[in-house]
Amino acid sequence: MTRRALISVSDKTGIVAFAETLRELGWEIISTGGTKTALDAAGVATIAIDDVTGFPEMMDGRVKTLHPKIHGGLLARRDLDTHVSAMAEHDIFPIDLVVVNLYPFKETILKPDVTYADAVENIDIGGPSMLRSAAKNHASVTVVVDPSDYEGVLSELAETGDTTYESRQKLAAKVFRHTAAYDALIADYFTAQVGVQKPEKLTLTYDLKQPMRYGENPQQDADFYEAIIPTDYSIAQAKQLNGKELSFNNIRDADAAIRIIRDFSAPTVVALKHMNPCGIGSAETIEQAWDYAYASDPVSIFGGIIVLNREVDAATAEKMHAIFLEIIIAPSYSDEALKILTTKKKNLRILQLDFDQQKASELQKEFTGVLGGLLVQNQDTSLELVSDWEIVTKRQPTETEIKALDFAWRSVKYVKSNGIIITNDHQTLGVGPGQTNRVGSVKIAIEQAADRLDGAVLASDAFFPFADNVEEIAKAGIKAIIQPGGSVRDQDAIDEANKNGIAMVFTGARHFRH
Ligand code: 93A
Repeated sequence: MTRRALISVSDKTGIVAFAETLRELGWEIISTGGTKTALDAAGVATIAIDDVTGFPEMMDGRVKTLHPKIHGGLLARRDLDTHVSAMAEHDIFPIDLVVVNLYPFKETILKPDVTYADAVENIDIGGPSMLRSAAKNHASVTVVVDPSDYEGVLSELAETGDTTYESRQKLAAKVFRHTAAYDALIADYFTAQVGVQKPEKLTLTYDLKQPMRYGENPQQDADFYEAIIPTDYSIAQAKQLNGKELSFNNIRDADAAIRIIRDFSAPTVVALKHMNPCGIGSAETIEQAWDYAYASDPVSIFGGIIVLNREVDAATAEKMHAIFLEIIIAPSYSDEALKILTTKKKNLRILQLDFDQQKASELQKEFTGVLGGLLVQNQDTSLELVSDWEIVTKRQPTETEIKALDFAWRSVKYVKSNGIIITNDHQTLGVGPGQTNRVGSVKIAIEQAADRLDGAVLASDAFFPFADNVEEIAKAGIKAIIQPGGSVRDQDAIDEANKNGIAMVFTGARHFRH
């Protein structure tokens, strides 16, 4: 008996060649309107879907293949007499191969001028139904949703006249992943449209962007998945211009560095190591900002991740080229700068990412995996400005100290908790990240800032639980502190500051980062 295939594709890439070979192998092809037109034009004989269903395609194509003559032919078990006789009784012809790809819902909603009506009309109903029917019946039916599978299926059919069960099962699994992701994207779109904030089911739609050599350590397998709806200012959007492939740790570090620089609008350079900033410099030129960031900690920057928020010029490139860096990310590079940076450094990862503070999507949630679950939260995008501060000590900070405290407060947000940072008004001087007690972080930051403490200020990402922190800070000669406040022992910290002539500011908001 001649075997029948059904072809109904929106993306017609490669379909003519596929159908031609299928015909040569003796298959009959049923196809829907547009697909039939394309195949007819190429001289490939097909049967119109209407001739199978006995109904015209109707309602602007909303109903073309939704019919028992189609779904019966796909779903009938070939090994059950009752199913086989039902086919005979209702004049249903078995369909053994389905090639379908769906209305371009994703491409439609990503169009800047998309209308709601457009999006709705691009929800494919008949296509996923056929794919799912065929995939369910993979015991007998071959289902192809991905044009990259055409060749493999044809060669199996050419060799033995059939596909193997194993191939059909794999193709079915791919189809179920595909239709699930397709529906998840529709769900995401509608969730956003109706403004549901805490959906009772989380539908996440990510495409594999980069299979990785390994994860955080070589014994860990890892992959990078990219959100189907892209986030404007994100590492997933960065274009790589030079260097080795990004590793798992590179991507996390680059992400952390990109987040930091969003809070700085003056020409700024952020140097980062192991998720913590090790140098931040702001200045009137990007070259000067580099000098400041570098001088913040010339030791830690070795092998660091650098993000700049202005074009990299030749002078800055020369300076960066002189040391070993892991990644450089900037909105652009002058031709000369790129030449300098790539000279004898084929491994240096150079990335281009448009820096647009306005575009940085604050709406994108962030996820933290735990065994057996996923924590979802908004990004910590709040920034307490000078007008939000409360000065809690007798001494008021000077104008220069206020500028420095503002710089320190922006910077400390991104230091791992317990996080302490010491800065002047344009560069970090000491970073105390991730200690299990705050006074430990204070000591590390002070030690690093060492002989540069004159006029320096200190920021703490959360309140001081005891006055011992302020004692240490006073001993170092630091004269201004910024912290959230909110401890039951705030008064102890204030008293200690007053005793030492320190100006202290409360911001009212903490910025833990674990
Ligand atoms: O509007 S639909 O959901 N109704 C259907 O019955 C149906 N059957 C197939 N869309 C339907 N399709 C889709 O049409 C396929 O998934 C495919 O993407 C497209 C192919 O249409 P044409 O052959 O007319 O270009």
